[in-house]
Amino acid sequence: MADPDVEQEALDRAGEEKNLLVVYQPIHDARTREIYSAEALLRQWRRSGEIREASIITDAAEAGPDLFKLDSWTLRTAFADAAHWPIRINVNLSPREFQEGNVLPRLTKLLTGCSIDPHKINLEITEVSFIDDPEETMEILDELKKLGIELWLDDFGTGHSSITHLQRFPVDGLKISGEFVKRVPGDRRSSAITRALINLAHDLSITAIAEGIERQDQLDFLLECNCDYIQGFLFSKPMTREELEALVL
Ligand code: G
Ligand code: MN
Repeated sequence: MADPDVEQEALDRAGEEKNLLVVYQPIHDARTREIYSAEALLRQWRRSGEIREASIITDAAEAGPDLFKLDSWTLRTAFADAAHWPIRINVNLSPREFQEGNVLPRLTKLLTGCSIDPHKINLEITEVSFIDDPEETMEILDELKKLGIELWLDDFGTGHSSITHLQRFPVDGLKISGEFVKRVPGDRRSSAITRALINLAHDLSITAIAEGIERQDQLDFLLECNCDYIQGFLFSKPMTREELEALVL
């Protein structure tokens, strides 16, 4: 196995060279509006002073083999920042991580290196992660759950969504895609799907989370459906570590 110190340095360099930063978007308790967790999102400072979205960096061919380092850098930064927070931390585990292999030992090492309690972590995965090798992915996720990590299905209802994953795997949270949320309550179909997904989650004893909430009428609808947690620009935009700490520490 590679020297951990050398690996850490390589990660630090990757982050510095690309002017990366991790920002945090709060996830609120729907009833109390208190901050329940924060989702770590990768951003890049531009020379112009503007901040770029992570998806643009991570989709860019220019990132090449470093892409993978960026994922690890984001996780490590988020775990280190959140280790002493009184709230939970949500991190996105890219499907690339599963393709790269060794997810379990790599993640375990990051966790111990940052001294964060795994019970504070919500790991967001998309169903794309199941495509290549569903059995292996499920085994890895099982092990992660044993460490105390909660698993949330991200962007649920879009992409390669399959109810089979809910039938076969004990996820803890279902994050309803903003594609539905942005059309409620005006669009009848989106509203029916959103309500059904929240009910499905509750019948499975799973937490329901709605993302991308921008308007009061969306919030009213989601509260009526008893959605558990809410995230979106209506409450909080992604913010720096310092800004979040001013709210929660
Ligand atoms: O699906 P995922 O959780 O990875 O998406 C997170 C992205 O969604 C972030 O880049 C974040 O900036 C963006 N986002 C968060 N809240 C809102 C919102 O209320 N409206 C819109 N349009 N985008 C949002
Ligand atoms: Mn996410």
